[in-house]
Amino acid sequence: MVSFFRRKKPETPAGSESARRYSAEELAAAFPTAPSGDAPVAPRAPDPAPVAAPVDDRAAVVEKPAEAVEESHDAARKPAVAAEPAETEVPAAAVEAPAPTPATAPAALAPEPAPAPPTPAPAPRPAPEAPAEPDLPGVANPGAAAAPAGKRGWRERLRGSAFARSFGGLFYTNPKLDEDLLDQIETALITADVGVAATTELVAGLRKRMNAREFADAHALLLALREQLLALLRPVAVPLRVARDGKPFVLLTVGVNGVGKTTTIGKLAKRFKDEGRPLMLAAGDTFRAAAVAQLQAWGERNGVAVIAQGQNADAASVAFDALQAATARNIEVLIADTAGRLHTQQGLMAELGKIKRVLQKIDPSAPHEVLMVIDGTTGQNAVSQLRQFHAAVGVTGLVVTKLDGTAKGGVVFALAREFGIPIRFAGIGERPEDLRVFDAEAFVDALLPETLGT
Ligand SMILES: Nc1nc2c(ncn2[C@@H]2O[C@H](COP(=O)(O)OP(=O)(O)OP(=O)(O)O)[C@@H](O)[C@H]2O)c(=O)[nH]1
Ligand SMILES: [Mg+2]
Repeated sequence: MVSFFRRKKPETPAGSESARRYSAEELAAAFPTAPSGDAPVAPRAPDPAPVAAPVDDRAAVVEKPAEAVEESHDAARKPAVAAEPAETEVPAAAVEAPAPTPATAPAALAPEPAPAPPTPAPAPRPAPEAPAEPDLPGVANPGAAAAPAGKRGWRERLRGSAFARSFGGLFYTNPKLDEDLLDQIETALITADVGVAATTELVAGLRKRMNAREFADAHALLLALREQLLALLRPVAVPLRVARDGKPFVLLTVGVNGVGKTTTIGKLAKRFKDEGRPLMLAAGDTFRAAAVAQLQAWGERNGVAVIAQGQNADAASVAFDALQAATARNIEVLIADTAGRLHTQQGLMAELGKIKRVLQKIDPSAPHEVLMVIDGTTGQNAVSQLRQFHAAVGVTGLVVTKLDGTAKGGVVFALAREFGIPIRFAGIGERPEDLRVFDAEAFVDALLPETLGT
């Protein structure tokens, strides 16, 4: 941390794409605090002192699309325009699954300790004595340990969730198989943000089977609940397939403020880099200077080029430049960042449609994935967020982040039931390795008591 914040700003922007530095004040003012609970996210105020934007040398010679020039960056504040019809774009036919990582491979589980009483506190992280790399907020915590591989890591990180705690407490007391148990399960599911509709369905299914004397005991009922939860999530546990078809696979990240978009891009960059895929990032969050710096820091860390025009540039223009550069350089994956925006702000939502249209001037099939990042601590508000983003830009995949914190966990079921949109990844920690390919079974088993023996 120390070295980064003490670094002086260069007199002139250097020619390299990632060379721009920012002061501690700019960074402190600009890095967000993640919204919690269902509290509405405050719209971001513009930075007080705009900084001269570093201009990518290629960007200067790139011909801007007419639309990008016509519409100013402030177009988002114009009255709402009709949202584009939602569309689901499937990557090209010649697809290739990313190589399975050890983290997602079904791991042989070592025997785990006896069920922990409902104590959610995650282990404190040791403070790094002398971090070798600058400690940028939202970039990575060098002192944080990655979660153990396989199911064990999921369980370790999710056991503090309201879901896991409620069910852990409920079944710790050896409940009887009766109506009272169903009531308690209903309360636990609602409390964990599974949502009223999904909860009602789940409990009605269990009640029917209990009345038909299908369950020998409460344990059998819990196993049936596990099956029902899995049935909700299996259809959406569809991993991202990135085509290797000679043109850049464009991945556009969207979401409300502070949900973890930029951090997820950094983690994905490492994943794609490790797979040996030529990669490029586009700094499409042009509202804050520090947003560009944050992405550049991830780029530097992973040795990945970042196309940026700096603060206040037109986000669609940045995306256009980046796709042109990616095409010229035979890049396989282009990941574009965007500024966080409230799903209720029509003008800002319309700007996403513009980014998509401008990309399609170069490649009509772009973006190949519109990845919406959702903060797992958000609760039921995530449902209306996804509805609005899907209407504006056609979401094709989800990442649910911060499941390691105070997330209740249940909103994942509500999203799956309501939209059926693939959940590509889950964030269960701050390290790049903690962005896991979404695994329905590992997720459900991490939420339910270990006594189930799964
Ligand atoms: N614990 C935890 N923290 C996360 C996770 N993902 C992101 N974060 C943290 O969430 C905070 C916000 O992350 P950003 O990546 O800056 O969020 P953003 O969506 O890009 O924010 P805006 O650009 O302001 O809209 C940072 O402090 C991240 O370290 C996760 O899976 N687990
Ligand atoms: Mg960001």
